[in-house]
Amino acid sequence: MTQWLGLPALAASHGGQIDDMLGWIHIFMLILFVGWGGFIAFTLVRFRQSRNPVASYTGVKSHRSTYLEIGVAVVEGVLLFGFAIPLWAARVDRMPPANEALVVQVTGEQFAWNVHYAGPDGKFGRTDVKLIDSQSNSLGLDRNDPNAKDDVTNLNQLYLPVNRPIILRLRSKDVIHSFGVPEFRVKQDAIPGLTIPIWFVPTVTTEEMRTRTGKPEFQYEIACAQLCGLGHYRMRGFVTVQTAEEFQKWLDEKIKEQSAPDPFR
Ligand SMILES: [Cu+2]
Repeated sequence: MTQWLGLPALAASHGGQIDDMLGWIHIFMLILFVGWGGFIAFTLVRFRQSRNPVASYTGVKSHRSTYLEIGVAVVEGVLLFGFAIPLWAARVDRMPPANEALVVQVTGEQFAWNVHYAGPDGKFGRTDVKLIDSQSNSLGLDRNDPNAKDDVTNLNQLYLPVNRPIILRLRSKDVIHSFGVPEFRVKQDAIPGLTIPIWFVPTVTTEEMRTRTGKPEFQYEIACAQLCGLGHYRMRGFVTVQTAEEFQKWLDEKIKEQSAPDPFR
């Protein structure tokens, strides 16, 4: 129904609602634009000087414009209370239970996205500023913490299983960044000092999207949507959506790789 908006392909379960809302707002704004534009043109002709050499001190007596204004306010009210607020409530207040979802911590920094999985124990390991090493441990994960043993970290590559609720906990190490993936219809600022959760259910794997769009190189791209410094333009990450089996395989391999004892220690 919202094809005419030319939005990026949709790949999240809640996206239809967002697109519908965008569609209705565009239609309403078009009506307002034509209405107001027409009204200005009408007044220019109707109240031209040659026809009205003397100003009228009583002005318009008809209440038609008032009724029109009320009509506009009513439509705006319906958009706000009927569409926007319920959608906001569903997106922000009603998080899926953490045990049904995959929880991933995503930390923005100048100029990269750090991805952190809790591993099979479901517990994120302790992180410490003192352990941060920009080459080998950009999150400062304490591998001596038992909760951190099975944790997986990754840079700029977010792997997700399809058709499962995903909760991303957005954080930032330095300035305000913004996590945006247009196909998932999500965009949320990551703010230093805060952990902000967002959630969505990806519905199309990267593989499937490549077939659908006919682009063999297609990638879901995380765009930093806040101007965050000189390297902002290169702050891009990628999301790979896989089947549940593929994702589990990837995660298991990563766990094996990262929990192996460091030979240089
Ligand atoms: Cu950024």
